[in-house]
Amino acid sequence: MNATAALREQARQILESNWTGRFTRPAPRLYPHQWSWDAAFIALGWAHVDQKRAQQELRHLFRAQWRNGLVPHIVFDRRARGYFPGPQVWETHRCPHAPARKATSGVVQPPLHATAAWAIYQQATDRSAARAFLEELFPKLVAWHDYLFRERDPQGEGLVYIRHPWESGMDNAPLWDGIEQRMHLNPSDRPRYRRVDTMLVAEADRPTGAEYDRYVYLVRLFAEAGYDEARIREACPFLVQDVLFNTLLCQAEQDLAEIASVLGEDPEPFRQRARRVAEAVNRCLWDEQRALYFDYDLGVSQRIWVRMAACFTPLFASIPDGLQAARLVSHLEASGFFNWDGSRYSVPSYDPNGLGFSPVQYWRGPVWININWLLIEGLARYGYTEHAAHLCRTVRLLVERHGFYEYYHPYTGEGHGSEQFSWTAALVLDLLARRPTWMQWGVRSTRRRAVA
Ligand code: 2M8
Repeated sequence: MNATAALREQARQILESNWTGRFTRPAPRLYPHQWSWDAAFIALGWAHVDQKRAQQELRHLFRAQWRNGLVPHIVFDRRARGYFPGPQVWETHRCPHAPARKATSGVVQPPLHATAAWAIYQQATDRSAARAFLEELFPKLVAWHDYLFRERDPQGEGLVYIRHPWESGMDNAPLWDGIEQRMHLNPSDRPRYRRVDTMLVAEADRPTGAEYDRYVYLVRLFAEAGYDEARIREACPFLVQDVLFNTLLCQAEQDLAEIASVLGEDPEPFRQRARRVAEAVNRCLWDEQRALYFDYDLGVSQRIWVRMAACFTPLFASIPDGLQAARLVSHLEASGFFNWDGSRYSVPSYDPNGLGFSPVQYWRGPVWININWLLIEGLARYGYTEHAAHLCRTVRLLVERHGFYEYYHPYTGEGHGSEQFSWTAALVLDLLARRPTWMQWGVRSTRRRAVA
């Protein structure tokens, strides 16, 4: 077996070992349930090796969809133990829309699902089974997006808000520091709980206790509001229009339009919504002077001037025009996020020169494969193939040298968080299948020196 085939097999085995028979866990011990955007990334990987499982992954998630369209960020596996916060903290039975028979969380994650469903269909050899899968999922995807526009964009601006750091997928990103500092908790507001994550992986790799207090405080606020969005909106100190979330929604609407066409439905309403989101991202989140997209904090009506790798992801949904894209790419190179010279693995999740950068602490600096994957696809769309190939090579080096980790130290490449991480394996499978040349060692021949 050559090195590429061996890598593919290793990645497949990780998905296999995290497969529960009904869905794929993100990781063996740290994350024993199903997560929403993990499911979408994982399905992208399964699509190359097992169509049925790819479809099953999304089916399982959408079976837990709420009656109002919300797709929960966690679907709890009743057989699994050892995760905090569990269903008893979420108390979703307080909401009339939550499913009675399924235990779920009550927040969402970035909407990558239509994109994954469309990719699954495109990979399928059995087109009629894949079409039936799209038929089944289509109304659910529509309800999901409708929920986001209806409940999370009450002013009809074209941008949806998130209301918990967990909804961003980038839990402890420095993006949220300002808001969390404003959330002053009195001793009587401080929830009492016991974390499990810090018993399973290094404490230094995970969010702090003060951050968890705020995460849990927000969950209790939602439960006490009966998950009524109007009440939450009134009381919630965390309301953010996030670049990554809206970017993925924009792309998901474009993919939903493709799905609609295959099914003989009218694609135009979805295209229109995609255009509306793209316009709003450019109008409200683009900073012309700094040449970057920034999140917007609705609590204080101002931009969050924090530079994350996610600020470049609108490339993924074709949101910037050619000039904006060129400025984004120059910024990517000049700011230290992207480097050709081998002194660092690109792309760290947070600005390596930013205040509070940490090479090991979760979403405050380490390299994440899903963000790199979004950037690879975004750069490729605009013709920055050398950049995209360089990132593919980085991904390959990281997994070959250090294993399939949740995230990586940008200077040493050392793996952090959980090992055997499903979306790392799934996205490697996807890149090996769709970007085979860039994933070869031959990528070394890129004009400038690559990570050595
Ligand atoms: C992380 O988040 C969960 C909470 O949702 C956690 O830390 O317990 C994040 O990296 C998130 O993006 C991811 O979906 C989840 C499972 O991989 O883990």
